Amino acid sequence: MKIGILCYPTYGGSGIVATELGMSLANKGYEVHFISSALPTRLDITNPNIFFHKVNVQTYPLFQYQPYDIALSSMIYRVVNLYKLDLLHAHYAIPYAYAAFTAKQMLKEEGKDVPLVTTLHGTDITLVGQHPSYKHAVEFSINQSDTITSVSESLKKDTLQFFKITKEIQVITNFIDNSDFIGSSSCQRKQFAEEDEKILIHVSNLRPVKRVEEVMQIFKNVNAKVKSKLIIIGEGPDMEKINQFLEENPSLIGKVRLLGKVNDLYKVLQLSDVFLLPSEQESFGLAALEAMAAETPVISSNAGGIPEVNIQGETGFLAEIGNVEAMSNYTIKLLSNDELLATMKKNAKEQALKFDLRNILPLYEKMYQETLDNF
Ligand code: GMT
Repeated sequence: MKIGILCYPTYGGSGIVATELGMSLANKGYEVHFISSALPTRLDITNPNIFFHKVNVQTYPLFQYQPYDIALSSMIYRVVNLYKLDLLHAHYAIPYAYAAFTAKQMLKEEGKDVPLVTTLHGTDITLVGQHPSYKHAVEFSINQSDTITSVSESLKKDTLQFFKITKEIQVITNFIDNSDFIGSSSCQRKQFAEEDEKILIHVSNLRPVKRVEEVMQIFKNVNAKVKSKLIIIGEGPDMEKINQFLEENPSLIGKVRLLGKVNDLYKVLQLSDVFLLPSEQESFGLAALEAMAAETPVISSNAGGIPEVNIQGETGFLAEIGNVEAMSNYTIKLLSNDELLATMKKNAKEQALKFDLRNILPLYEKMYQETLDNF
């Protein structure tokens, strides 16, 4: 089967899921064509079954805004035609499902067509897709998809609540390749903390929904009771909030390490004791699952699909969104009890194994086959 994957190339969760899915399919012999504005961050382009097609936007002085979506739909049309793709898979409704629909219309003019699968990832439904500038186009392009999937039950519920969806939404959860998390970390704990200190970690794109100021406040509360360090991985607009917090709390400056974007994320996750995720919204929380695969329990909010991944009292603890005190107390409780910490590390890994690639990939393959059969 020849599959076209349309995704964001950057560090966002949807692009990571799309890339990992495409690479796993390529390893199983599928021919996978990535169509994106840049080479996806984790894509192994040396795999002979993987092709990359960069969307080029022509700049012209007349344009105040460059028409990316037109360039994208033209590229989708060209790749389907040239490589005779069997199926398109859009990750994130905006602009991918919309551009794929336009490409399909162009193909239909020539008596051709290709089925479209759209996977909803979260902010395309709960945040960006809600804006009046996009809402109707998002609803339209979701309904024009031949198959719709959602990464969690919670996101499916939100989609049905916010949009008039005329088709069944299948839940195929995000996944993790646990084989990437085998072996001990080549990073050394002592690079980040003293022997008697615990390590807290947060990984995100530092956007407002991640509530990074709460990560800082939780760390401050925990640090007052438990000797500890905080590692923050990622870049984004709220980096400024972190700097501001440190300016206001100079005693914490030497205790917080800002690592920016890190490629071998799991090596740092492996030496961490607890992952903080106080998000306001999270359709799934792939970052939490990655932490669990590295045997790191999670203290999180109960936003969106997080409770489907982080299980209260087993793999970590959850509190209401914004309840910094509860999240701080849970973290202190966990880090002050070595027996509890060891149990939760083990439980976190067991939970990550349930979401292993080997369990989820067959669901995608089955869905592709059914989409083709019903087309
Ligand atoms: O979290 C983000 O801002 C990035 C966003 C994305 O689309 O890249 O992440 C969403 O998709 C991920 C992969 O399916 C999910 O694990 C994240 O929970 C989801 N983020 C939100 O819903 C805020």
